[in-house]
Amino acid sequence: MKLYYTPGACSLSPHIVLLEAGLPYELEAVDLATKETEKGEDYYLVNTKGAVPALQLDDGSVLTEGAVIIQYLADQVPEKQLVPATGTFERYRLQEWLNFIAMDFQKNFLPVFRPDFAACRDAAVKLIEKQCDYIDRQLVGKDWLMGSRFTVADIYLFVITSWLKYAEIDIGQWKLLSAWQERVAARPAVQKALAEEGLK
Ligand SMILES: N[C@@H](CCC(=O)N[C@@H](CS)C(=O)NCC(=O)O)C(=O)O
Repeated sequence: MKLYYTPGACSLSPHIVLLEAGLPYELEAVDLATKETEKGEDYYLVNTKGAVPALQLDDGSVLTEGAVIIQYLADQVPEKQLVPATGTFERYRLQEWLNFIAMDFQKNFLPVFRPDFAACRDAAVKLIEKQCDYIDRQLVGKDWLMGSRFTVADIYLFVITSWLKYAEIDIGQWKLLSAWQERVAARPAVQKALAEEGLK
């Protein structure tokens, strides 16, 4: 399998999942400004949407959308229990988290990173802070988002909360969220992925 990624982008989430899952993979970096891969290929030929992540399977098919890719990877190694089993209510709980992270939380960072959205930055920061309040409340009495079991939702949320610093939002104001972030950061797979992306 090959993961198309950009250092520190949301593609860091499937990168960490690959390591947690112990699956073999190769990486190919994408320059999002030029849409060119590190091998000089036109990235639009891999993912016509032009966004990372994209996962190329060994049969050549390409899967996109981070929230879907991480479930696909976790389902390859059910014994690692990185996702609840398909068809269970818990799986829908996990998807409830993934949908919130992808559709609401992540998207609010657009004005933080994109100059053409900068006019909305203050409003977006307020929304992000409200969402951190919500997540912090959800962590009461829990080690991980889903309770006692670490899942791909923790990995995805970890990547997006690592962007808070670019919004100049101090995660330390949310005690449970910041303690949770430290627990995720301490995992060897997270440290390895950060090193492989040149982020530490
Ligand atoms: N819906 C996609 C969105 C992915 C996304 O927004 N990727 C960003 C990096 S975090 C990107 O590639 N942006 C550049 C672009 O869309 O042109 C997903 O959830 O995987």
